[in-house]
Amino acid sequence: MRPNTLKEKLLAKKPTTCGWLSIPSTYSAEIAGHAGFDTVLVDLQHGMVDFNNALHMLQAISATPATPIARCSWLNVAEIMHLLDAGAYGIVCPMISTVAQCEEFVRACRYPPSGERSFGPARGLLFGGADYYQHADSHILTWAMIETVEGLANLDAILSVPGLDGIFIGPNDLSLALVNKPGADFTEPKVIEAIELIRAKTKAAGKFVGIYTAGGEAGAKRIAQGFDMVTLGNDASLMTAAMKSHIATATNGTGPAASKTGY
Ligand code: 3PY
Ligand code: MG
Repeated sequence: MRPNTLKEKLLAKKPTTCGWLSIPSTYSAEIAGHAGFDTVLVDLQHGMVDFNNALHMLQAISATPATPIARCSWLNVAEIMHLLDAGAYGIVCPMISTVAQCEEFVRACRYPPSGERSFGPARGLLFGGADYYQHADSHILTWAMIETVEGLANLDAILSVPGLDGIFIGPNDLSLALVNKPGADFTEPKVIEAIELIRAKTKAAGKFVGIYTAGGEAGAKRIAQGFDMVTLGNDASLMTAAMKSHIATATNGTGPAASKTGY
């Protein structure tokens, strides 16, 4: 089976970067895959992406050095299995709050007897190779998102689920849940402490830990804190930032003001 180079790098204890796609475009996916990210994620939760878009974006990422992964829209086992069959080498599952939810998530990603994934690997075979079925369980990465008060309270039990590879922190939802502020408020001690607690407990449990960040500077700080995988904003926020910056440079700030909306 084609190796999961993201997993290999994580196992080698090297920090990794994750590109995050919200725009339903094969071209954007291909660009991100060639940009130097270790992995590129197709986001079906908050991205403007449906399964058909995701299939084509995973195909585009497959033609690049980056490992193709996806965030499912919810704990929807049919969608998770379908994304794996479409060639995703990892799933990030949002809003995991209980051990039962985590078990359901992991079971959807593993073939019997470890789990309940239904057989029909489709693009898994094309991308992974003829022996995909024999090795899929040890290559596919399972990331449970901790981003609710309940998930935080149940973290120890969630971390004990066999077959779970890592925890991915959603700081925006976590901040909303803990201090009722939209977006991630990193000035709030409660948010800062919760993120560090999740990181430390996840590492102590021998699992990988990842987090969403706004960009390179924030990502570097998280890597220095010991995170294994960092996102660096998403396609929409990076495109917006680059456009605003270039307009300001070209016009010396005299161009039309950007709309005060969007990322
Ligand atoms: C969050 O920060 O809540 C996320 O889910 C990352 O997009
Ligand atoms: Mg979230």
